[in-house]
Amino acid sequence: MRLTEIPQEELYQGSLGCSGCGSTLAVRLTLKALGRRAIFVVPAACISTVSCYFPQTPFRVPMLVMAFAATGAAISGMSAALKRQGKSDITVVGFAGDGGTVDIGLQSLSCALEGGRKFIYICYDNEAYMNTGVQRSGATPYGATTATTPGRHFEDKPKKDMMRIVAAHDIPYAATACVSYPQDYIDKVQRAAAIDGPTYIHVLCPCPPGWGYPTERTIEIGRMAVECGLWSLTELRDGRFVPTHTPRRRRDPSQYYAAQARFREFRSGQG
Ligand SMILES: Cc1ncc(C[n+]2csc(CCOP(=O)(O)OP(=O)(O)O)c2C)c(N)n1
Ligand code: SF4
Repeated sequence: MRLTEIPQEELYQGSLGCSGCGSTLAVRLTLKALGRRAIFVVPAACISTVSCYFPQTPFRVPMLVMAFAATGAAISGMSAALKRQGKSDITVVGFAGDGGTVDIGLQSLSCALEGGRKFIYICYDNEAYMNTGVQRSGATPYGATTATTPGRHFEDKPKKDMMRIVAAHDIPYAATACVSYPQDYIDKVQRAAAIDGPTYIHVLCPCPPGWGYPTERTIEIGRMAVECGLWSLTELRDGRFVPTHTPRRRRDPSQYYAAQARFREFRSGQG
């Protein structure tokens, strides 16, 4: 589906997410790509919090809030139940934050990937536990200050290489993406939905309050991450990650660090 053809209809509308939230944009794009025949499972995270204000919700498709560690188990079981009912046209989507994926939900995800059921697991990566006040996760990048890596005690390890963990499960489809590249992301969601087996997409979602930049710069910041070589858009093909987009211009990573308050101490340490 070309960007010019995406449906006008909003299936996620009226969220309480912050202005400029990359993660809520990822939900909207996912639903534009999948349409109404989708079910979302969301664990404890920003997306469940900003989507649950009973009796309303921004979701126009069924959505289940799951315990923090159990997204993989829920989507695997739900997929099995739908198959049993003969409902093969419904896409089950697990939509979990980086904390809920690379840390606390990892064993459940691993079991689901191994189990072979049909689903899309999407990790929306805002690079910290944002909902509870920006604590570091395994996906927090080197140099980032968070509530648990404060000030000059910034994160001293690189992001966990989640894609190598996922690839080790030998699943039929896995990809990395970024909300700043909507065509690339929509293509990947639709490719994953067409596969009769477990699929995984890891989408980078800039977060204005957690990363420390003005709300209107979300798309630009995501593009900078790719143009600076700090994030890449790839697909797993025959056991290897192949780029799906090569930036026309390369930027110095110092520009990316300078644009975000979370790298302030890291920058000053660099002199
Ligand atoms: C077992 C358990 N531990 C802790 C929490 C509290 N909690 C709710 S959301 C959240 C942060 C989630 O972080 P992440 O998965 O990265 O998603 P984000 O909030 O960044 O969207 C935490 C720690 C919880 N709900 N359940
Ligand atoms: S804290 Fe970040 S991820 Fe959470 S709703 Fe706000 S912008 Fe989105």
